[in-house]
Amino acid sequence: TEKERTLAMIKPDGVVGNYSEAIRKVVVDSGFSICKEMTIQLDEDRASIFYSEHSSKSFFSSLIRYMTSGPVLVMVLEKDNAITDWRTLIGPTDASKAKITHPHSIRAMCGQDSQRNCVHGSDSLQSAEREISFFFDDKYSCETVTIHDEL
Ligand code: YYY
Ligand code: MG
Repeated sequence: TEKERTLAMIKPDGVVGNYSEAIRKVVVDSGFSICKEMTIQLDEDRASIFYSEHSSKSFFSSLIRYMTSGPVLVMVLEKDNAITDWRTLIGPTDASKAKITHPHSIRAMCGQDSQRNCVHGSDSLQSAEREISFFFDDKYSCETVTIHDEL
């Protein structure tokens, strides 16, 4: 049977804080395979489209400033139940709360607050498909390639 895929992202604070390797280890140790990964610098337009569902929120402009402040590492992760399992692993949105309620979560490990929360995970099958296509042309192949472009 086809395994499920989700889009994971290490946000600028995670990349700059040098958490990429530690996070990759958690990913692999938790049974995900990394189909594709790419380090990119988002510009304002691209970040705004990625987070368009939040465009009316008060934190939107601050979120876009943060997301464009440095490179991000995007990964397509594959495993059974990948979408829910990755969301569980990263923990709640507010990293400062995650440190108390979900101390072993990734956001507790490397995030700071409700904005600088270190990682992203798709929240549904529909968002996973949209977000994988947003970054990768060929969303169907899983050839474990590493792409470092657009930097
Ligand atoms: O899916 P998830 O990332 O856990 O949270 P969302 O509620 O979808 O918000 C997306 C994104 O927006 C969050 O990861 C950081 C940012 N954000 C913020 O800057 N301030 C908030 N109060 C809430 C969310
Ligand atoms: Mg969300």
